[in-house]
Amino acid sequence: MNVQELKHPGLKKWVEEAVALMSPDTVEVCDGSKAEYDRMIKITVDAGLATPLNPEKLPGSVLFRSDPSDVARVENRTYIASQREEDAGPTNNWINPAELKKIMTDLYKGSMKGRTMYVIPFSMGPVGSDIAKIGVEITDSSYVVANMHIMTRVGTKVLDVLGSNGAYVPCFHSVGKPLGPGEKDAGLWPCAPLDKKYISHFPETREIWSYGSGYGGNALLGKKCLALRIASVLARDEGWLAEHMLILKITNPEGDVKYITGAFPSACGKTNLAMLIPTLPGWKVETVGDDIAWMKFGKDGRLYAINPEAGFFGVAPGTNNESNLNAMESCKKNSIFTNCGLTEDGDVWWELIGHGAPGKEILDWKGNKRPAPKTDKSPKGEEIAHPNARFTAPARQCPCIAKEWEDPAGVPISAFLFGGRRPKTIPLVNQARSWIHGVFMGSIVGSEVTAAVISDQVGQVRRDPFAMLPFCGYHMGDYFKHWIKLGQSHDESKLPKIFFVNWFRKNDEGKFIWPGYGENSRVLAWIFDRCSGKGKAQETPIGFLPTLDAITPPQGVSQGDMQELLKVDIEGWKAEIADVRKNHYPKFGDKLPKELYAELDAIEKRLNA
Ligand code: GTP
Ligand code: SPV
Ligand code: MN
Repeated sequence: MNVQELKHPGLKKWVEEAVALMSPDTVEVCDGSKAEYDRMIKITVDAGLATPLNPEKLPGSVLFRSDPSDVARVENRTYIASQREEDAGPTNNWINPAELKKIMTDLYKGSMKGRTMYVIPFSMGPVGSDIAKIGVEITDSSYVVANMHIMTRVGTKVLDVLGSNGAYVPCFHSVGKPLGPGEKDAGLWPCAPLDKKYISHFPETREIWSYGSGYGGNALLGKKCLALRIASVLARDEGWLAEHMLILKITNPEGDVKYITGAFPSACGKTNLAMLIPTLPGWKVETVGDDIAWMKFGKDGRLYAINPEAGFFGVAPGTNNESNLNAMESCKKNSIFTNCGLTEDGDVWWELIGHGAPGKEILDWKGNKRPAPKTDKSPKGEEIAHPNARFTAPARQCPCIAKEWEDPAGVPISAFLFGGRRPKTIPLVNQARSWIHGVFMGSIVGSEVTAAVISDQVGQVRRDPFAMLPFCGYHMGDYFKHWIKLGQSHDESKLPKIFFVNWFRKNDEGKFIWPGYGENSRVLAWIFDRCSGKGKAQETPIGFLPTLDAITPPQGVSQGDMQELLKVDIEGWKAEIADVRKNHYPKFGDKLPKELYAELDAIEKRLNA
């Protein structure tokens, strides 16, 4: 479809202005068809950017290798450009919107020369449902078009819903690598240098401008940019929640069903928990979403969640048939792999995939030949797959996708889980005493920074409130207030119960004490029971912890380990609270709700009692 055929005058004008600014060779409006997807893949293969994989092992799938400077989200190049700096708050990068638009307009000038501009109409949430939001992404990357086909609902059906005057979030994206006459990508992932990359959000005008990166959340603008950073602003204004949460359906042996969401920072186990295969007999987990939840109140006063996405952009390393069989099955066909190793027989390989690689040699994520590994591990720092290597797979291919996953009404949530990677102090599971106590605990969550972000802090613990530190489109202090207000204005007995989990406790030798993955079902079962008014617990200064007999230890976990996992480390918590008081809360100044300081005082008092 060409631009002239667009029936929405505002959209048409916006596209025409973008064409004038970015000077692409041609323009195409995406229809969302399979033929279009196949053509995008062919274009990337012909450009030497994608390698088709062995059709007997991974039919319809390809592997991309990105530029080493473009392997993950770039938080220090991500901006919330609200009119006033204080509205972006202390945890976001801010530039005056007019100034930022000027800088970026200069970068966009002629940035698509030698390329095709694709106009991608997409829907976050089922097309046409009340809860869905429409975006239109303009991009010069066929890799982005193909990924958006999997991750969102794309094409003519979205334009039909938009009609001639529907609202949409305009999203600019350019990889920032125009081509000269006769120039081709010739196998080199196009992007701009780090100091030219900008991932920008204009919350008041609901616009997204991204430049210079082709990777993941920097480029697939429906995901973090729209469904979290912009949507969190809409949610604040309209009284709902846009959160970095998986959504799972859990059924107990009696056949009772509950839905649980969980917010863990990037690469901290959302996809895995969402697809977990319980080791506890008789329990079943099914997937509604693995990364983002939009939640609104139903007429019955309960919170209902939908997954706005249509696919998974999952971390490859660590994924194997034991840890996450359902993810392995989801990406067995029609999938896009990025920055994995390539075996001699045209298969993908990554660290902890569960087996060595066949043959003599393997191509690593940079395209270098290396000896084929005989086990499923490589020495740290010499990984064959990049630690943030990813698969893009359609959600409908997931064997455990819940039948409700596309229900526009959403699913009623019984529990929120929060957590992160904490080698010490934080217990395996802990239930908040109340909504406000849960909000307090959510506001102080800490986690080790993972390879999902380009940062020199990788491995260090940082505070990542609600797993939203990189994704909240406004002042975090106001975000805390929003959560508190939701609790105050609704019947608390109908709100989800709040729990804190930590699958990542380590012993003094640096080994995980808790086996995680399917064994996490033991914790989910306790949470399920707590939501039914059952499940044995003891009150402690930090919340309700399971009694020692409430969770049967998995094989290989001793009673001593369980004691360690479920004890309250009073000294550790005192240090934690002191750090919050000294370093975390003061950042938010006057915007830190007084209710949270009251909780801080109260927990301190309980720890000192
Ligand atoms: P994003 O897509 O970045 O938001 O990540 P995510 O939160 O979905 O994390 P994911 O489930 O992909 O897990 C990231 C890494 O943590 C993978 O290497 C997993 O194998 C590992 N992991 C997940 N769950 C567990 C667990 O229970 N225990 C341990 N030890 N590792 C886990
Ligand atoms: C995350 O970093 O939380 C992701 C990957 O889910 S990305 O889409 O790149 O943000
Ligand atoms: Mn994520």
